[in-house]
Amino acid sequence: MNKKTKQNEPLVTHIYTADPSAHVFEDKIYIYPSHDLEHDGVSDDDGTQYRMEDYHVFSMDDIDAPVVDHGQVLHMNDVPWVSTQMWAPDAAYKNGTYYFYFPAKDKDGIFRIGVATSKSPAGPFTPEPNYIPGSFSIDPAVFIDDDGKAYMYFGGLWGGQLEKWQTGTFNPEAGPQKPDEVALGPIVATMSDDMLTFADTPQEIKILDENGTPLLAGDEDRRFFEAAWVHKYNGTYYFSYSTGSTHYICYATSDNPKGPFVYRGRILEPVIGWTTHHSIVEFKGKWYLFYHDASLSGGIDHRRSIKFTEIKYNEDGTIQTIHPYA
Ligand code: FUB
Repeated sequence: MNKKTKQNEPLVTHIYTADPSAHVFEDKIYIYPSHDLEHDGVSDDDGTQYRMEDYHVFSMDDIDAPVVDHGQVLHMNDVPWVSTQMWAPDAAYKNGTYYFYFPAKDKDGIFRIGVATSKSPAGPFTPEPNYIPGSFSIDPAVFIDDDGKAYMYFGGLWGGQLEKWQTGTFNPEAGPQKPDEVALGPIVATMSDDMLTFADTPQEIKILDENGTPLLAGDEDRRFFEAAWVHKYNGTYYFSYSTGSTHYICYATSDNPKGPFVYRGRILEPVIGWTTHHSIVEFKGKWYLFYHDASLSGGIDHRRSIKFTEIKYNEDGTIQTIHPYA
């Protein structure tokens, strides 16, 4: 257990953690991150270095309270369809059950999204025997709207394999997009009532510029790369995401959870390390950004640490950009 918790400092120091999905469950903050494995193996643009095998869950009784490690809640050896790379997870609560969603490669090396359940937000989680039918790519984020409808947002370029699904089936030969093509968007699907399957066919979300024109693949400062997250503020849906190769957390807004979304700006400037990945949560009337960087490991991309900081909205609903080391 760590001592008193401070903003912009690693929340967990006894293991490496990344991709924090934070939620308020049972009046506490629960954090569902990736668990980075310490190794000196291959690093490449496919993310081979992110070869994680399990997940831990963490909680904080208050925003400055010590972080509690609830231990290993799921291991790939317990999931029949998984071969490797348990990447960024998320969690949701509905009808007395906690759902843990996680991407991993199946036995054919194709990223899919699995689900596991528990009666406690702290796990451990029992996985379904197969991945969610029709799921693909990475970084699931589940948002439950005020009317109880649940949506899963997902997708990631390069190692996340999103480019390989452009025809609707997996094409292992498909490479990066051309700069003048309309950028591939994140994917959204409505969840079924039991939260274990998709209720409709996953569809692409468009992200538009201020003139209503879809962002292009060459617009690397603004186009979607990975790390989808949705939250609602004053009745507006905020879709936030990483731009990957340019290392920003950006956001776009809409009055519909399935978009289209209009680009609004940056939430987080680049952090130490290649990846940037976040979540946004309201707790006791304040809003927080949970994120990660690689400062604790001296910049090793696959040894990251989760952190948090407060976010502030302007009167017009825009979010003030955070400079993580200012
Ligand atoms: O942690 C593995 C991958 O790195 C995540 O799935 C991406 O979002 C990036 O943070």
